[in-house]
Amino acid sequence: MKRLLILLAVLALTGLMAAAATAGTTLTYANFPPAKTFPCVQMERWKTEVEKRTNGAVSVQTFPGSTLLEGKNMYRGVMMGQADIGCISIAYYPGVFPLMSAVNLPVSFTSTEVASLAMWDLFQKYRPEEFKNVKVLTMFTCAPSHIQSKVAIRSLADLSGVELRGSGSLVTFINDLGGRGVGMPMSDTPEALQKGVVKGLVSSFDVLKDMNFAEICRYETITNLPVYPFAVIMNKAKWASLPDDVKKVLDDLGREQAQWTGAYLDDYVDQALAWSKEKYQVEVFRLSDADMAEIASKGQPMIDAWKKDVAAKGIDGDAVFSDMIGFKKKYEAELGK
Ligand code: 3IO
Repeated sequence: MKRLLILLAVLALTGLMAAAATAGTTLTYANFPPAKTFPCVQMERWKTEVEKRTNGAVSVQTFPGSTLLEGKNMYRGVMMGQADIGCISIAYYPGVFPLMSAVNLPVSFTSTEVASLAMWDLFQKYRPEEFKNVKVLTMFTCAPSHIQSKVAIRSLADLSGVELRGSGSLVTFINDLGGRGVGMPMSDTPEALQKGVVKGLVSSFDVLKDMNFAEICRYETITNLPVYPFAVIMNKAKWASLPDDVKKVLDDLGREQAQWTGAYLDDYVDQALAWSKEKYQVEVFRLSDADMAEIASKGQPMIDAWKKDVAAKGIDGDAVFSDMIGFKKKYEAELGK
């Protein structure tokens, strides 16, 4: 009911603003996590740049925190035109984006900037079918993911039977390591932690601060698990309606925005962990070499399973995978990250 009222208020406001505007276009941009989180920080940066670069011909109205669309109905909502633009976490859509899910595989990305640029290049090279219903504006990833939990996970043995929230390949990974993976979007995680449905989560360390998980998850275990890939998508008809000069501004911003977001998050995860130590005295555990080797040994079977799965969909997994590794190495060398 509250959400409906907010939506109605927002719609009324949108109508007023549209009526007041004598020229130009307003684009609505929906996002699922809270305003402080990095997908929303990059959204505000994109809004600022677009408004500046189009000299105000385009204004962007942002809707963080699932006020317009939620994590799991974002893709459909953008296709249907409920929002012009939306940010999706690809891991929330199993089987829908098979090619770009390569970025969620365990390939030991250590930098978000590298992962985000590699993702962008992979998308540009393959222009996969799976995105044919929308216009892709940018792509990026979160940072490598780690266990954040209410119970201390000092070794993989401690993980046995522990329910952890994840999404996409991370659910499989948690299960493979002896834990219990529970799939859900980031936005549902605070309640699941509160209720004890899960004892922790696997994600990047920015959320310790931005979702305040450091308060409830006092134990952090460095696992260097995969990054989660994101895509910012636009309604196709809305895209088609834009003038060419505006289209050019948005297209020119695609790669730059991927890099900006990656660089922002690389810095931010360190700050968020430092903040969590200071404010909540969180403890950080490093696993033994044997446990890290055990984690590494789970990677190849997951990669093989992905290749087999995408082959059934007509995708050359070997080629996609080796291109991704190539882009990763290229950017690691270029950026020294
Ligand atoms: C994420 C998702 C939303 C807000 C902040 C975030 N930091 C890392 C992630 C990745 C993730 O766990 C997810 O669900 O996409």
